[in-house]
Amino acid sequence: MTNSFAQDVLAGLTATEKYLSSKYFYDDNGSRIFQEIMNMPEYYLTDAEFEILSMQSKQIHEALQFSEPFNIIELGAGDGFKTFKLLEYLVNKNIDFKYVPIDISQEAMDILTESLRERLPTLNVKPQVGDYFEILKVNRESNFPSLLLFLGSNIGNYSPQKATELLTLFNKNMKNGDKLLIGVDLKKNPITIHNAYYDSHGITKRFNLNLLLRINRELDADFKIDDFDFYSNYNPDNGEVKSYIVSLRNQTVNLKKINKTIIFGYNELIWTELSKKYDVKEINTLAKSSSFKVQNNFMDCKHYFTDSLWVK
Ligand code: AVJ
Repeated sequence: MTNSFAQDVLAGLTATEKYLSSKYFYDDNGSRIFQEIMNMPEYYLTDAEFEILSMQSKQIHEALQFSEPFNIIELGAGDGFKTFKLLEYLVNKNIDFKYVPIDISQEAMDILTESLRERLPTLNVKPQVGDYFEILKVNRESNFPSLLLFLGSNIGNYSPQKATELLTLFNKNMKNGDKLLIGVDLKKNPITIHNAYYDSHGITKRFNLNLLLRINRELDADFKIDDFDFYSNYNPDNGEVKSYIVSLRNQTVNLKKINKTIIFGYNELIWTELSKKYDVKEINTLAKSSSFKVQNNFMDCKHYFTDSLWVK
């Protein structure tokens, strides 16, 4: 097998219930489509978290109770747009800290660093490209307290069990007293959630079908995009948004690079994403199960979203 993308695609498309991992949405094109999603009025998550980080920077900083200097390590920083307000507040207050954004995309880190040099020239920023845990290991040797940021409801893509595993790994790479600010999307009117993920503009559909284009390109496959559709559904009983690609006909697809033909039935689904919504009680359970203590929940005024501050 050539690489893990090929292996994962093969495993997912040969399973009885087909699936593809949402982590593969984010090639350059997918990252751009995700920016479009964040700009849709229906995708309330971005605005809600932006409100929290811009209106409550002071409260968040006070809640840290850190000695200076300290570190702010952001996991999956992306374009760092939301974090900017928090950084700006701290810089303007002359607070002594180092900002370490981490992302798998070199391009995203270059853009972020460039824009921060321009907009916050006195900010001490050390961007890192690569695997979270390789970089987090270094944190354990730092003499200074650290705040980890895991924003944007990225945790929602993991099942509660997988989320616990990931957060336990974060915890193991933290020092006692280090804190984690984690963005979690809250349960709310199911229609509001439905509209954020099954949008009438078709942007989220494009986001999903882009994964088939990626497979075409990287695995020399022949998905006919027009023969697939998109469906997404929120289940208020368990807080799960599940997203799918739908085959609109009986069809076969060849993945030439890995010498594999996949058969799709009429209306057969490929499950592509979980976006889990939590309530405060479930957040407490998740924190506890990964050895954290919840210190504060910083919510937007509509209580759509929380940046939850956890202590190790
Ligand atoms: C980037 C994982 C937070 O699940 O809300 C947006 C991705 N998927 N619309 C989310 C996404 C469909 C998003 N996260």
